[in-house]
Amino acid sequence: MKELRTQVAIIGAGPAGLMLGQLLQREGIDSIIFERRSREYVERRVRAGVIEHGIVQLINDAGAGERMQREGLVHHGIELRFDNVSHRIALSDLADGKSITVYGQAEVVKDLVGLRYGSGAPLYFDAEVTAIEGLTSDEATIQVSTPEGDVRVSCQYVAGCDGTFGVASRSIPTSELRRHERTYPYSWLGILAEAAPATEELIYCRHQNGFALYSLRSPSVSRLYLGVRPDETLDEWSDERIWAELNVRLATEEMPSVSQGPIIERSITAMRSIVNEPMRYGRLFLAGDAAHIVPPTGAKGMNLALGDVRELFSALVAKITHNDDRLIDSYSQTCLERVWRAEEFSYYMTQMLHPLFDDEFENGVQRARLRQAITSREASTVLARNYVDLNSL
Ligand code: RFL
Ligand code: PHB
Repeated sequence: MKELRTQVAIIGAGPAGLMLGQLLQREGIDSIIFERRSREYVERRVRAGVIEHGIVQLINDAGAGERMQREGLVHHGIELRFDNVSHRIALSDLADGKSITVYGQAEVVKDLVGLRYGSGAPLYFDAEVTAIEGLTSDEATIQVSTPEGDVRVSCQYVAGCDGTFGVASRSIPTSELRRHERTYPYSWLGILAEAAPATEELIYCRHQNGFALYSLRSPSVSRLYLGVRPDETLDEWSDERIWAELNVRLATEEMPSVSQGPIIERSITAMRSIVNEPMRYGRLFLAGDAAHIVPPTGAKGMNLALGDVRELFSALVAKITHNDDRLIDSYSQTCLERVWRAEEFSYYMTQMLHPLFDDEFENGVQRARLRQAITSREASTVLARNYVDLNSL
């Protein structure tokens, strides 16, 4: 069996794993990234689109923001639409001039993969980590299955950036890990369409038929979502039905229809909230979706993942270069405070915008929350600051 050695073994080449690799590489700390999927797959995976103010700064500081600065779309507001009327939340006015950047997760991933290859630091695709051992001993080891055969890697630290229900969180003894979870009685059907968006800003919409979100990726590509029942499948949603339902839910007098074009990607995603505690076990650190999941209504998943990595990077540098344990010891606690805040905000946004068909009490509460969010300056300020830069509150 082939044997390798590194300071930090990183499992997963999503935004979390790739960003950690980039930051460590710039600091002269060795790492190897293992990704079980192909490069094409991870570079085409359509997911998040909204990057918070502080995370834009992190991406720039990491030297990975060149294309984002050119192609990312800076937004200063969002719309909350309900009862077929739109209300603007002036994000930047309410949040100290800060803004969000609309730039696809797939683009962040492509930029980071390009930098990794450019630096010559190791990144293996089609390489699945199958076991993690020695987490409480002097050295950790991971086993990796690759097309060329199995590899055994010895390392000081393991970064579990392997997404939901991955090998990293499964390697923590069940007696040491607590999982807190919520599932919701709806899913999101998302499409990417070659159509110039009919809106300049994102629209979060609550309609009696269900939730809808009008987002975008570029001046010629729209990203739209429909709240659907969790048991619905893509077979039940023809292109005609998707467009018709988007038009019904999103229509207002000023915007009677969305702009349509060929649908180039579609998927259904279940909505859930998960927090794994703690985010560290011995030499293993969990970051990103491996540690927590938020429903996408608050646009926080990728931002949280990159926020964890910022903490983990500082903690590993302090330990590896200065033998200072303080930050690795406080990593889990520091991250979890921010994670719970993001869980709270994502839960609030989710529960305000998804009507329940058989619960008029819940629907009444949702409408009252929406009215408060647009009429109370205090409420819209909290929403704006959480949306733009969760750390600012
Ligand atoms: P990822 O991106 O899932 O990457 C984990 C990687 O690990 C690999 N892997 C392994 N590799 C080797 N060996 C193993 N044993 C492995 N097991 C797994 C996987 O193949 C994968 O490549 O996790 P990471 O890096 O933590 O990043 C998290 C984000 O991807 C996620 O939180 C966001 O996409 C969530 N999200 C959003 N976040 C935002 O910040 N803003 C948004 O606007 C936003 N919109 C969304 C979203 C997620 C969505 N879906 C589809 C869940 C919209 C949607 C619809
Ligand atoms: C997206 O553009 O994919 C997107 C935007 C906002 C969200 C979730 C997803 O809350």
